[in-house]
Amino acid sequence: MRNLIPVLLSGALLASCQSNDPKTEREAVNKEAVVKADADSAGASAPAVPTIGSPKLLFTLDDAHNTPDGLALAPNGHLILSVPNLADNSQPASLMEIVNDSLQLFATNLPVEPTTKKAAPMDLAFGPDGNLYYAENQYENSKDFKSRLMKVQMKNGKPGAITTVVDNFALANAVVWKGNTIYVTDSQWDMPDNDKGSAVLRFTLAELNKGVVHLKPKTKDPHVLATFSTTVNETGVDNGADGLDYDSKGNFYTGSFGDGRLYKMTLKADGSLAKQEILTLQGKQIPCVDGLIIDRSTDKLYLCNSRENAIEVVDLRNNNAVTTLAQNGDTDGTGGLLDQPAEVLLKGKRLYISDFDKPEKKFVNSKSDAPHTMSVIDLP
Ligand SMILES: [Ca+2]
Ligand SMILES: [Ca+2]
Ligand SMILES: [Ca+2]
Repeated sequence: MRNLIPVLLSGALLASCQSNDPKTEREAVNKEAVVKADADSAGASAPAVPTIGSPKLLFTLDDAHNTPDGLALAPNGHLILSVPNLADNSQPASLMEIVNDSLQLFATNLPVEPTTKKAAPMDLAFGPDGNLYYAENQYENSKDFKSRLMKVQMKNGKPGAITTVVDNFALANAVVWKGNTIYVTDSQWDMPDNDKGSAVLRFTLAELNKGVVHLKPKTKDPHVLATFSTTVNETGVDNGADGLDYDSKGNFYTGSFGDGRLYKMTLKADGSLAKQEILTLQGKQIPCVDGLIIDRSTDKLYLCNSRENAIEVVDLRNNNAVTTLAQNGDTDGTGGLLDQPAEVLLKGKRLYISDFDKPEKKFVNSKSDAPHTMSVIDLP
């Protein structure tokens, strides 16, 4: 453990003047808004949070795997889970494999980014080439566009070499393949005139196979499909485009982590952007969107409302009516209660949920705590 201290110190510099608690110093590096969540969420001012639904515990992770995040369905029916360990990154990040209801290691020793000396896998997805691609969130470690898109070479269901295919993202977050194109959200794609920027970018498999793509930060790089601007609220969080998926008609949807807006992107036949709009929701309004997935057989969009510790369903075929599938108050995750959900994956009728458990200011979840958990909801 001792040999990790120099790395931790460098990562903690930004936060050191803003937090007394060494445990939250590392967390604080992740966001421009530094928080003392315990102080904000505790006490009489905390709003009452309804308890809705009954998420169940899938399994508990150990302290070496303290922050589960991205989920991908593998061709063999297993799930791959990314564990960036952002709540306590003294433990190295890894990829794990979910086989039925049990968990095993999938890939450890992920390649670290050369300057941050960290790996930070977020969302992931299998490509049409059978290989696994994951986005990185190095924003935790550096605000200087150090995040990457990585490729895990697959052979007989096992991971081989892991290489960089795109670099110079700020905070690469969600990924989805549609045909031979991968779409990636960057939650912090700032521009010279907008430090609240975010974007969806896209890359063809053919281009990725030619060599590493080097993005041009703070520009409308040719890979940028759409850009967004976060309206920062009382959470202080300016992260934008986060979860990403497409519906049965091929329209793309992303949601903003900082302000909860849901965006629909309609593409032209050549793949360029035809139209971008903010969805008008019926019923409940959603203040924060993390991971999301669309069931293309129903065009119901399942999303993680990280701030309110809830899973929401947006019915895209019914005027974007919102219903809350599950919600809990401030929990530690025991028994599968939601503990700040970050990512959802639907396999059959089972919704898998990663409990990220790494709060921001004004979030229902007030602290990162054991147990570290995955939840499931079996849909009717
Ligand atoms: Ca920003
Ligand atoms: Ca927990
Ligand atoms: Ca918690």
